[in-house]
Amino acid sequence: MIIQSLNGKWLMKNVNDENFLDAKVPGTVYSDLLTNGKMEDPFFKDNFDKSLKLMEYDYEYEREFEAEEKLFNTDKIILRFDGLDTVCDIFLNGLKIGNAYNMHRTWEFDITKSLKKGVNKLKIILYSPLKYIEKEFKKCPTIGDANGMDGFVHIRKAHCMFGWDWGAHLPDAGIFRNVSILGIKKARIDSVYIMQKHGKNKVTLDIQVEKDIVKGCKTEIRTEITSPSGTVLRYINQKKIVIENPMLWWPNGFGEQNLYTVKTTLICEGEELDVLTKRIGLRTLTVKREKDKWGEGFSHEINGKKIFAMGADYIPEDHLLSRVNEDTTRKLLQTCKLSNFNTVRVWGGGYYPSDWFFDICDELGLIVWQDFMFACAAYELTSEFEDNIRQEFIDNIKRIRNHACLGLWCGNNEMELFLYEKHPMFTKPSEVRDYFLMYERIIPETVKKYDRETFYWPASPSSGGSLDNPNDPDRGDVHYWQVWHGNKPFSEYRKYYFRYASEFGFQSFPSVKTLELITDDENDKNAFSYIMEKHQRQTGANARIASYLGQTYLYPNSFEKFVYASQLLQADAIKYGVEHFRRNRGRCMGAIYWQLNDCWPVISWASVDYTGRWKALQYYAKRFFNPLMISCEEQGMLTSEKDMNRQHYSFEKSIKLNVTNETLNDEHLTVKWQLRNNKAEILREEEKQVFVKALSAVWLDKVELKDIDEFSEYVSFQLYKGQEVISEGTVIFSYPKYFKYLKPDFDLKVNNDEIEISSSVYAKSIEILNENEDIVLSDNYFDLNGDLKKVKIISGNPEKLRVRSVFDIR
Ligand code: BMA
Repeated sequence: MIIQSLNGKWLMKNVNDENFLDAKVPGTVYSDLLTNGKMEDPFFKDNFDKSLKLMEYDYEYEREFEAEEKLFNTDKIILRFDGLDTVCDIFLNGLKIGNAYNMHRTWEFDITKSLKKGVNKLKIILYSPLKYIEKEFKKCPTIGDANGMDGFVHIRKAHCMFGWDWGAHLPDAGIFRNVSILGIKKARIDSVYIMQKHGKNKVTLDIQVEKDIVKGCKTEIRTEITSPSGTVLRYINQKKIVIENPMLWWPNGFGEQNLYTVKTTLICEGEELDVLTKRIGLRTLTVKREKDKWGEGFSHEINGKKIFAMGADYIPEDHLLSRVNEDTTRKLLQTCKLSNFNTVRVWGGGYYPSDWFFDICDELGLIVWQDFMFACAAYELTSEFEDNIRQEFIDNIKRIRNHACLGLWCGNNEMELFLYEKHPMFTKPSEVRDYFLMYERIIPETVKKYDRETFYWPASPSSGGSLDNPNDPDRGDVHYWQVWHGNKPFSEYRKYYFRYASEFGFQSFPSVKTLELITDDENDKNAFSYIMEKHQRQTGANARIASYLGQTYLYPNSFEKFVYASQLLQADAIKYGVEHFRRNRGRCMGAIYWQLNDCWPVISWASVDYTGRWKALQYYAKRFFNPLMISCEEQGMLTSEKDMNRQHYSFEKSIKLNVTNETLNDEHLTVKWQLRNNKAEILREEEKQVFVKALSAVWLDKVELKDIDEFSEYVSFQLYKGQEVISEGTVIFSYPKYFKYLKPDFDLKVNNDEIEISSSVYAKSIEILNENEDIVLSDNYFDLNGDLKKVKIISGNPEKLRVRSVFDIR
């Protein structure tokens, strides 16, 4: 097949303007306006309100190109768009050749007759998404999530572009993926689907090649398989191929990410017509649902092993789609791998990620929970809408199905729950019927047809569908929001033993350096300033952070300390939940926190901010997702003023340590713990040998701690493998604001790529930052027990380092 790329230099303009501006394809309207100085930085202050207005117009893109001579020696010529955002008409040499109306689809138009030899002119008119949704909303006032603009449900365009509780209303538009002309001679490969059957020491591949035959010819298929070690096997017209001694693919933490390359060549009378290369991992990957004494389990099963899912929810990486590329995604997903993730959930209110996202997940060993793009809205299933989304499903299933990382397909985000709770967005009985048609009939049927090996789940959360108590804590997956949205204390997590928590979260401020991207006015650096509240998309949530902060920490006397304290709150909240879930491994089999990333500089639930800076939570995640982890279930904590004001508050204090092993190896380990005073002096200590079987969690005996002074004494604990500490932590028995932290006398040294830090007293959640607040270390926000710790510098400049700890929150 002949491919002529039409990426590169284009021209664009507002249709009402005279003059064209330079444009880049793939790209977007906002990016082009920005580079041409026609728009201010939409992320600065409240500029996004002005940027929104720019989307009230239609935009025209055009370019001239010389058609490659060899295209005219083919039997069919196609113009292909890998992504058009969204409603648009397409013209070639003044003639309309088609239109598009779904950013989630790929679009192809037959231009065999309209392509000219020599210079051609391609023009695309992108219609205003705002006007479009306004018009559609008038016709059908179906409502969606309150943070999104009215009518967003009517356009197949990432919902969150119209505003979300972490997203601005910035509905960018454009030709956001590749454009090319395809010249087909006789036939092309439409798609390849590779199924796997695993037997003893062998895997049988069943390779189905779907052809698009333009002109009758006798075709044959050559398949070339390259193993991870480089061995090449070749076959002609063979659909079933046996791979002996397969090198399996494993998620991060369980083994190698072995990948095989499968190259398929379509041949006709000795001539190679088309080639398609896919990379696959040999593995079985599904979701196991098994009835048990608690209800019904829900866990990923990889190569026959049930594993505990550890990760976060992924949202679109940028409001300006053109800023997302393979490098940005790799950097983000590397962070996941470095933080011991094995899973990411692609949330349904964005768009289906590009191929590179799945390639990188294959390489890094991240299982992908892939939502279909429906979230928090009721949809009306007209026949046009149905045709449109059916094609969207087919396009994306075919594109993604061969990836090793694909763990499951999921119908939507939170719609079954909304329906079950009789959310007022459901106003017509037909919407209820349409819900069932979409997620319990059309999508599962399509998945079964095009990707029969991947597990399908109707919604997140769900207990399996049919409105059967979708958020049941004892079945399926759960979105748990009582901590945060329900204002409940962190300790609330311990009341539940979810089978798989696919969403739970807590907000924090991003680093001060990131906030400096949104304002140059020092007066804005206040949690309740207009700008800080504009960059907080959940009404009143900065005050909610402050409220949790007031329950936990002393009053921080600067904005910088407020930001630091907010990050510790977030990190501690999620740690509290995840450690509890992992201690109950077996019953609970997944902790996917909300949310991994941001799409602009904003105060949100993310653990990595828009710039890629790690919040405290990201380091905590690295520790609480450590495959071998020790944690402590402390009891008798003084948690509130209410507790303190009781006449005789005296809570029995105790600790119960737990070691969890999320690896495939049995481990003999040593646990040590110490009761210490605030100077970190040891008052009592114990040591125990533990045997922890692969994929299990074990409890140590409960230890009563009588007469401990909750204001100045604490417990530290460590897990040793041989002589090496592989996991550790500390617990206190009062809220940090009441604990008598001593001022740490930090000593900090940098030796090449290593930082050495010590304190002679107990120091909690020590933050080491460089001037630009972008240094990434092997560990940060950790505790010191009057000792010394060495951490590696992963990236960033270690000059001008500064240190603080909980003692400084005052
Ligand atoms: C979840 C998500 C998102 C939302 C988040 C925070 O339920 O599915 O819709 O942004 O909560 O409120």
